[in-house]
Amino acid sequence: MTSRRAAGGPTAADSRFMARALALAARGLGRTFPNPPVGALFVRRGRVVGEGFHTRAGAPHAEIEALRAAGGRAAGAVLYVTLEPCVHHGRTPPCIDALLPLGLERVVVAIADPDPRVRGRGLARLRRAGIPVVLGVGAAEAGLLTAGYRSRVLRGRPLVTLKLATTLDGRIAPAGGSQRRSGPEWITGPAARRLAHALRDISDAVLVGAGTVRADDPRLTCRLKGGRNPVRIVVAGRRLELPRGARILTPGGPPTWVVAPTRATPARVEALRRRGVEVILEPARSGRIPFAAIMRTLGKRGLTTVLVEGGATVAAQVLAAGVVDRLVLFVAPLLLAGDGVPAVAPLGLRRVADAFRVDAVAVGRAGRDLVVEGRLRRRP
Ligand code: AOF
Ligand code: ZN
Repeated sequence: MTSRRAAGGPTAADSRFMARALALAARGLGRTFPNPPVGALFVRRGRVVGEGFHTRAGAPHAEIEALRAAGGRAAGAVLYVTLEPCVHHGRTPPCIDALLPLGLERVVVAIADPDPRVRGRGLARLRRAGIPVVLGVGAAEAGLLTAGYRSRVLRGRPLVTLKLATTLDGRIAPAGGSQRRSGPEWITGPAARRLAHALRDISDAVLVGAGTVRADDPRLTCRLKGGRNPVRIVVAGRRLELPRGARILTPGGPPTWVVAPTRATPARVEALRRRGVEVILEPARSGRIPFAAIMRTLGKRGLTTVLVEGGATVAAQVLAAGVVDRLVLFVAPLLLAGDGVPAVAPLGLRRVADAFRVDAVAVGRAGRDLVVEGRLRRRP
C-alpha cells in the first residue's frame, strides 16, 4: 500500500482516505448552513494522524479541526480535504495560512470551492508554494454532499426536495383529512417514517403550507436519536391562519419561520413575532407569494437545503414554480380511490406533454412501503 506514483495522480489509497474524509463531511449535513459540510484528514506514512469536520457555521473549518487533532504530526503529511481550502477571512481566518507552514507532502482535494471569495485561489496558493495538488478524487460524492451549498452559492437559492407520502393511487389522506380520534393515522409505515425523519435530520429546513399546520398540527421536528431539528417554515396567507395552540408555535422549540404576504394583518404578524416566530414578509401576486421569490429569500438567509413536505397546494405550487430539484416519494400499499386527497393539487395540465418529468429514478423499499427517488427535469 505505498502511495508512490509517477506524476502526482491519485492512488487507490487516495480514494480510500478521501472516502473517509467524505464520511466525516457527511456528519455535518444539515448542520453547517450557510456553509458547506466539509471533512479533512492528515495522513503520514499511510496512517491517519488527525481528522475533523466542519460542525456548524462559525466553528473552525474541517482542515483546522483535523490540524488540531493531528498537532505536530501534521508536518510533512498528506492532507485529504473534500473542499478546496479557503483563502479569505470570513467568520474564521483563512485555512491556507494554517496549512502553508506545515510543509505538506501533497494535498488531495475532492472539489473546488464555488464561493467567489475562493474559486480556485486556495488550489493556486498551494501550487505556488510548491505543494503538489491532486483535484477530483471523490468529486462525485463531494458534489452530492455540497449540492445544497453549491445551489445557494451559484443559483442564490437552496436545493429543494419535495417529499410526498402517498397511497398507490397517489392520495395523501381520505377526503376531509384523516379522522384522528386516537393519534395520527399514518399512510406510510414506521420504516418509511424513520426515513422521512432522516431526511429532516440532513435538511437545513422543512417547509409546509398553513393548511397542513391546520389539518395535521405537525411538529416538523426530527425524532431520530442523535438527530437535529431543521428550521420549520410555514407559508401562510394574508390572515396568517395558524391555530394559537399549533405545536410549531410552542415556545422553546426549534426556530419557526412564517412566510406571509407583505399585506398580512399587522396585528397577527406582531402576535407571532411576540411568540418568537420569525415572520418574513414577501410581496404577493393575487394573494400568493411566488415560490421562486420565497426560495431566493431563503437562500439569502443562508439555507442550502429545503425539504418541502406538502400539502397538496404547496406541492403543486413548488412544482409549477420550477423550484423542485429532487423528489422523494414514499408509496404505501393502499388505495384510497377518488375519495382521497391527491398528493398534488390541480395545475390545469391538459396533455401528457405537460407532465412534470422525473429523471434518474431509483426505487427502494422501506418495510411494506416503496421509496421512489428522482430528479425533476428542468422545463423549457
Ligand atoms: C466551512 N467549513 O470546513 C471549509 C469552508 O465564514 P467562514 O469563515 O466559516 O467561511 C465560510 C466559507 O469558507 C465557505 O463559504 C467556504 O467558501 C469556505 N470553506 N467553510 O464552513 C469548512 N473548508
Ligand atoms: Zn477554511
